[in-house]
Amino acid sequence: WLPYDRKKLYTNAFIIRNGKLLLGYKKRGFGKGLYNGFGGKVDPGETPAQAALRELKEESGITAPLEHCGVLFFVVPDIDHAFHIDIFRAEEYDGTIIETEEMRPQWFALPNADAPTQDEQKDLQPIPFDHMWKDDVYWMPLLLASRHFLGRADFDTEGNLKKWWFGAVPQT
Ligand code: 6OG
Repeated sequence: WLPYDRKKLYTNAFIIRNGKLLLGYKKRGFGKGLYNGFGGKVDPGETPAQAALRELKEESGITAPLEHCGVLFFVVPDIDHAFHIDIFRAEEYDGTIIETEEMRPQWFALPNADAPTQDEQKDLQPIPFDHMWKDDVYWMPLLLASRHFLGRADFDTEGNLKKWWFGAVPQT
């Protein structure tokens, strides 16, 4: 099969605030045991932006003014569809962050955060790339630099990256 013929739409949302990045430790399902943004499948009749807000609320308890910032395309062996993931970001949020059945939220320190935020960063661990999907280390710098980006990653059966490409959309 050709990956572009059978794809499913997913979302992933990241909160970046005061020199910190909010991730969730996935407690069940696909990607269990890994840290990721908050997200999931786009339901029929829903836009990706609506799904992103719904999933963020379901998995972390908060709402946020999410902005679309990237599109990622993943091909995983033994899964008969490709993942098309719309990535969203926000620098503010409303509500109280809670642990849910699916995710345990945790703040991480951003690299090279500005001096005024250092107090906030105290005691926070760096972004746990060793416990994230292997593609994340390549596009996370683009997300953190507020760029718009696109990419594709093909995995092998062990979850290693076989081939990949990620790039920023040129800024005008
Ligand atoms: P649910 O199973 O919760 O949706 N996702 C990926 N994220 C990254 N960074 N890399 C991948 O490489 C991914 N594959 C899927 C999309 C799954 C969630 O996991 C994300 C969704 O937010 C293969 O419904």
